[in-house]
Amino acid sequence: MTDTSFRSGWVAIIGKPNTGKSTFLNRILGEKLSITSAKPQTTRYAIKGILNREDAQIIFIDTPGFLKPRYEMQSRMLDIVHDSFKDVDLVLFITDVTDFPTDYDNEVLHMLAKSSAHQIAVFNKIDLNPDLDREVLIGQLPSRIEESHFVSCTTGENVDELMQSILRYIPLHEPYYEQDQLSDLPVRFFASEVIREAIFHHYQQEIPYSAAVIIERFHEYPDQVVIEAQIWLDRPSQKVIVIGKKGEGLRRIREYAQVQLSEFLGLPVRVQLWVKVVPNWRKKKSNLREIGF
Ligand SMILES: Nc1nc2c(ncn2[C@@H]2O[C@H](COP(=O)(O)OP(=O)(O)OP(=O)(O)O)[C@@H](O)[C@H]2O)c(=O)[nH]1
Ligand SMILES: [Mg+2]
Repeated sequence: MTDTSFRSGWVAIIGKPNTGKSTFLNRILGEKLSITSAKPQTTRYAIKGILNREDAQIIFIDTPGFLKPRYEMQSRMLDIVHDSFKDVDLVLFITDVTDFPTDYDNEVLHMLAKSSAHQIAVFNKIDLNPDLDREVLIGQLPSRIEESHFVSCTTGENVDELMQSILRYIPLHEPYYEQDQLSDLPVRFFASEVIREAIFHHYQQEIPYSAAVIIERFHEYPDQVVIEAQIWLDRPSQKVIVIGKKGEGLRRIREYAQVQLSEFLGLPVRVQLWVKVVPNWRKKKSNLREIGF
């Protein structure tokens, strides 16, 4: 007999860049699924993370931070945001408690006015400013936002309470996915994302935004995984910086990726990297297709 009290549904996580959307997803899944960094515009794709509980399965969609697109890749990222909230049960509007409302917050809220899904607001990073006047912040939200939560995704404060609220918006439904599944994205994709995260962590300014990662080979042996990847950059000068003196830069990326991926896959992982200059790849449709847009 099927369990008629089981809940399953879809939740989109939407907000301007750098508010902690991916950090939130990782915290509730208890796994590092979506890459994060202190720089805005880290997430480029819709990352689907599946939370499996005894009583429910919730599919969260982490999205790129909302910005006005300046080049082809950013308009693809914005399309991803628009698509993400079409058929969901709930939208989590996530913002940063220390920086609200900005123009981008208001643009996101304006965009969400078109959505018929339930919407709740999440003010993240309260650890940075625990004493602020919450009523003032809530007062700036449109009336269709049904409730507000003040959380810290790094300390975990109030995240359980938020989770309880989310569950109330999830309809009675059988699970959409297998109940041991964490995501619908292939492992190759996570390998490329972890390498991209290493680049976000190790380089300043424009390099992370000029970089794309293409997995060329992904070999699973019984005792280890071997991954060969290309890093695309816009300019030869960036290639010199990324490789570093005596290959030092590339070595750091490789080691970071190997540690993270070994943990994720539960097997030793060996990563080999090549750097290639592909001028203007962010503006070219054919290049964007190659990296999955
Ligand atoms: N102090 C504090 N920092 C946080 C909190 N949540 C996230 N951060 C930090 O904020 C930065 C951005 O976090 P991400 O999760 O990458 O943000 P995002 O919204 O996914 O960013 P984009 O993908 O660029 O849109 C990281 O340095 C996080 O460690 C929090 O509750 N408190
Ligand atoms: Mg993100």
